[in-house]
Amino acid sequence: MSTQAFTLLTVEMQGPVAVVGLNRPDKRNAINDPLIDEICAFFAAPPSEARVVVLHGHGPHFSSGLDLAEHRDREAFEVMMHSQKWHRTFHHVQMGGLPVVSALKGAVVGGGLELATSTHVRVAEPSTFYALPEGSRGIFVGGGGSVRVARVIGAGRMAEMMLTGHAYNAQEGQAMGLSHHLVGEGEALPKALELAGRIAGNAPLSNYAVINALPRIADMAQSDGLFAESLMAAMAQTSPEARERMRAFLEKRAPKAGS
Ligand code: 1HE
Repeated sequence: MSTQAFTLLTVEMQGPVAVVGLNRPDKRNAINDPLIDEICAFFAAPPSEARVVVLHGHGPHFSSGLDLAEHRDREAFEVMMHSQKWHRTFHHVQMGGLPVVSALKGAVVGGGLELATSTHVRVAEPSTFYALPEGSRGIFVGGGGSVRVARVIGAGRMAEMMLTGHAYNAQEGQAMGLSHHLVGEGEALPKALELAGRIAGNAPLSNYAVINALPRIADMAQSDGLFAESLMAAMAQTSPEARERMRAFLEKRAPKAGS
């Protein structure tokens, strides 16, 4: 699917940054089948010139999650296939090879939270709220939340959110690690773009290693994880780009850490 064919996603290149917008504001960016197909198509084959993706929602909400209208009449097998399609899609978001920065506001709910936790850096505005209303809708998560949301906030807290329907506000979400940066109203997208610009300046191999090795190592036993870390380090540290970047620091041509 070429980016021109998208109808529920907007895609705009800003230099090396692909800015991708969920574009169903009338339905609060609820994720229906055509939208998940477009998200899947984009992240499975992002534009070759893209180094980083910024993901945001048009309108006042990031995403209200699964499109409940579409889901009402599905049989068990259809739900299974549907859930696995979401898993494939969010795998492409998380492990597709490009860092993804999300700009969050309003509802980050259900499948919207599953999508957000597939992204690597999350920036939220004060309007952001996080909820998992699956319990009250009579359903379960199906977009990878039991793995990705639980790993951010813990299975216990996730169970509490699903059972009670409790929504956490932006400050609480920041304290829980659901966002990494909390900025002012209207500032999430500009901040996400600023961070994406910095990330685009990193060595592509380092970015690749961070987003592909870290989550896999987190799934490994300690000695396997440490071995995988050494292999990844051996690849990254011996690249010509790494050698030049380390030389630049030693010759005082590169910025210091934290600047
Ligand atoms: C929707 C959806 C949706 C809005 N599916 N149509 N997700 C939820 O349980 C969240 C459901 N949505 C809400 O609680 C609210 O819409 C919001 C808090 C997000 C926003 O409220 P508000 O007052 O701004 O909007 P609204 O009036 O509720 O909704 C505007 C329209 O969007 C309305 O349609 P309209 O035709 O009457 O204009 C809503 O029906 C529609 N809409 N959200 C379908 N989610 C892989 S498993 C994942 C499991 C889940 O994601 S469960 C969580 C589902």
